[in-house]
Amino acid sequence: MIFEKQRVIILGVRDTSNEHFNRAMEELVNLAGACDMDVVASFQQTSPSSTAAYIGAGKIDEVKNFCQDNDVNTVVTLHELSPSQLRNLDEALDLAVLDRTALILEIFARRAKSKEAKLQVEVAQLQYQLPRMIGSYTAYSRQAGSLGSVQSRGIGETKLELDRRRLERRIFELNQDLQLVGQQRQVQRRKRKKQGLFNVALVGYTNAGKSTLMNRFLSVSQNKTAEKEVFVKDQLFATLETSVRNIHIPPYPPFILSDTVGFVSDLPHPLIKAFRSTLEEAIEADLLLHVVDFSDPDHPVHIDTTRKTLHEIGAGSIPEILVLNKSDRISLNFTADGQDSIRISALTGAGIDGLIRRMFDYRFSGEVLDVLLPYDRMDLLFLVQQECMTLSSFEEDMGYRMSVKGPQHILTRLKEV
Ligand SMILES: Nc1nc2c(ncn2[C@@H]2O[C@H](COP(=O)(O)OP(=O)(O)OP(=O)(O)O)[C@@H](O)[C@H]2O)c(=O)[nH]1
Ligand SMILES: [Mg+2]
Repeated sequence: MIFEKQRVIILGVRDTSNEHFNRAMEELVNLAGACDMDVVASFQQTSPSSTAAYIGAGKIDEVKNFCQDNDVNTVVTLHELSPSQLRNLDEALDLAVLDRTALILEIFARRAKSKEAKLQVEVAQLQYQLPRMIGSYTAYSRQAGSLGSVQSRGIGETKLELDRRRLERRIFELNQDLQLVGQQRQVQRRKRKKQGLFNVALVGYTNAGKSTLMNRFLSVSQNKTAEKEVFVKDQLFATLETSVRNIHIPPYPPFILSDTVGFVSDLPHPLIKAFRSTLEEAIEADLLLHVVDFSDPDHPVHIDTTRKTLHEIGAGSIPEILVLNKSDRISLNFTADGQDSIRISALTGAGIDGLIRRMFDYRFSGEVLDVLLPYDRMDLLFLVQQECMTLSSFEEDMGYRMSVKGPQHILTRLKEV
């Protein structure tokens, strides 16, 4: 049997400029695509007189007729619907209705692989459902049936028997499980922190090229192996789980790099909350590489969205380098970098050297220190190898004479010799 993608239509109420609205609708098509849906048509309306069912009565008839004639049974809306809007629209159309939030939650549910990610998504889905349960069982079972994912189906079926309190209990239990998984993750993180390595995190809007950049760093790293590569795809939310890698690109010292889940505008709040622990990798970073798809005309909006989301998860004050990626797609020369931004192409590798230099310019104090490390202080030699860049090194009678650049706290220790 040939697998057929689910046929859906998208529906948006225009409440912003034409340009903005069109891009948001385009993004919704991509989100639907990331959920294996085929968008057959797109409908829009400018501010309806009544918002009780999201769109007006005339538009409802138009959508309903189209869907009947074209064998479509699911409608995806651009905005998150209130519980009553969802119920009203579902009843009026007699079709499964999914709002953008439910769609994003579904993408996450389908992509989640690790135990932690699965738990996080389930919590977020239940939290989304909780206020929408009362009196809207039909809308919900229809929505869950339409999605047919393992998790949604389970929720759809059990939802009928679950009362609100049991749902709350389940959220509570899931959160407890999550706390346990989170503790294990914290142990690993503490271990890394103890090593004292420079901790850098890739963050940014979804599909900006974070994972491609991670792989680019890995490809020039001394300790590379193919299995360390991360998954890359031209699709929204290709990455759901944080990957942490140790990268060593001589003459720079090794550093820790984390690839994180991408952001999208109006990321459902329960999802941000649920994914907070996954994002702790970013929260605890010394430096953020904020990756931007510079070839996307909407990139200023993406930058704002990313910064707002970072702020929300408590990573708003970590220093960042704005990495203007996909520069191979635009004909601008690579020299015109700003003070806190740099143009690169993760795909071709252009600008990567400059980016590494910038990262360590940030890490190192401006000073070049000449120091004689006595033979009985090999502990310090280890520190230099781990965290500094050696510009020159000679063996003398008393020890090693070195000229190094490094983080301030290491230089301070070296000066005490
Ligand atoms: N032309 C071009 N394409 C790029 C560049 N970097 C990444 N891409 C493409 O952009 C798409 C998304 O890349 P990813 O690395 O998966 O993006 P991401 O930021 O990790 O995305 P999510 O994990 O979904 O948040 C892929 O098709 C990449 O090949 C670049 O510098 N130039
Ligand atoms: Mg990715």
